Amino acid sequence: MKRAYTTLFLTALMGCSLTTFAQTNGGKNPISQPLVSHIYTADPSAHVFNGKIYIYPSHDIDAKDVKEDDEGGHFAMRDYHILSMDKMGGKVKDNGIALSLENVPWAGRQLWAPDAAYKNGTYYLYFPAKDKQDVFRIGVATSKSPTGPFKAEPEPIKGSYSIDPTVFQDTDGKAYLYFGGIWGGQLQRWDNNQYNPKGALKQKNEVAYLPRMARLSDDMKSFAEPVREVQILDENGKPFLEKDNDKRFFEAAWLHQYNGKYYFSYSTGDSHNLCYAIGDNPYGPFTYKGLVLKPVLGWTNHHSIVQVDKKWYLFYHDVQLSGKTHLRNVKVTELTHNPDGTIKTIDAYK
Ligand code: FUB
Repeated sequence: MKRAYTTLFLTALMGCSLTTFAQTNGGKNPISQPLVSHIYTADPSAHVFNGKIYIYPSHDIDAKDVKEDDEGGHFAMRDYHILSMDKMGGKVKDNGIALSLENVPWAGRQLWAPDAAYKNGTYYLYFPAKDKQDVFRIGVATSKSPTGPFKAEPEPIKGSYSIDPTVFQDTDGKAYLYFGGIWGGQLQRWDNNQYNPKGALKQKNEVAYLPRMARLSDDMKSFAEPVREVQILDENGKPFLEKDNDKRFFEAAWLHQYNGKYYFSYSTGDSHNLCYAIGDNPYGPFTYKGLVLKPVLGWTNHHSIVQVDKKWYLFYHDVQLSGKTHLRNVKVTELTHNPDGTIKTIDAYK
C-alpha cells in the first residue's frame, strides 16, 4: 500500500508543454486545463447561486516550515479563496481570502476541503480543521455574500469530527451534512461517535469504515440528530471489506440528486478512484455502481458534481501544474448520466 499523502516527484511535468506532458504521462494529454494557475487549489465544491458558478476549493500552499508526514501534515493550508465564473467556460475570478485560520477561534492548523450552502439570505461555509488538541473537527462560518468574507462560529459544530464536510439540500428544504476521511482524516479514531486516539486502520478482512452524516438543524449550524454511518453496499447488498480498497469509502463525500435518485460519490483514497453509489433517499443505503473518475495525477482524488443549466459537470483536481501531490489545481469537465442512470466513467487524460 502506498503511504498516505506522500509527495510525488513529477517535476518533469512542471511548466511543460502539452507534448511533453503526454511524453511523461503514457502518451496521454489532460482533457481539461487548470481553472486558475496563480494559486494552487484542490477539492473543488461547486455550486450555482443566483445563476453564477462558485467554486469552494482548498487553497494548497507549499509550507516550507512544515515537514512532510504520513498523516498529511504538509497539507498545511491556512485560508480559503473562492473562485467564481459567470458561466461555464467563462473567466474565472479569484475573490481573495474568504476565511483565514487566524480568524477561526477554535482551530489550530490545516484548513482542508470545504463546502458551502445557501439558506434564507445567508451563505454557510463548512470546513474541517484540526483543533488546538490536533483533532479534526468541522466548523461553520457565515456571510451575506457567496464569496465572503466569512465569520466563523466560535466553536466547531457540536458532535462533528474528521474531514471533508459536504452539504446536500433536498427539494423539501432539509439539509444534510456528510463527512469523514480515514488515515490522515482521523475517521478511524471515531467509534460510535466516541473518540479513541488509538483507533486503527482496519485489517483487510474487516468491514471497511463508512462515511458519516447527520441532518442539519434549521439554523444550519448544528446537527438535528445523532451522527450516523452512511451505508454503502456492494452489488450483492453486502458491506465492503477493507481489502475492497478499489471500491470502499476513504474520503471526499459528495451527494447529488438525479432523476429522483440520490448519488453518493467518494474517493477510495489509496487506490485513487472516484466511485459512486445510488440510493432512494439522503440516508441511503447506497448501492455501489461504478467509477466516476479514474485516478488522476497526484495521490488524492476529490470532486463535486453539479448541474449548470441543462448540463452536468465534474469539478476535480490533479497536479498538472506542480507535479507535487500537495500542490493541486482544480479543473472541470462535462459529466454524462447514461439513460439507465449510471454515470459514464471519465478518464482525465486521453
Ligand atoms: O485537501 C486535503 C485533503 O486531501 C482533503 O481533505 C482530502 O479529501 C484530500 O483531497
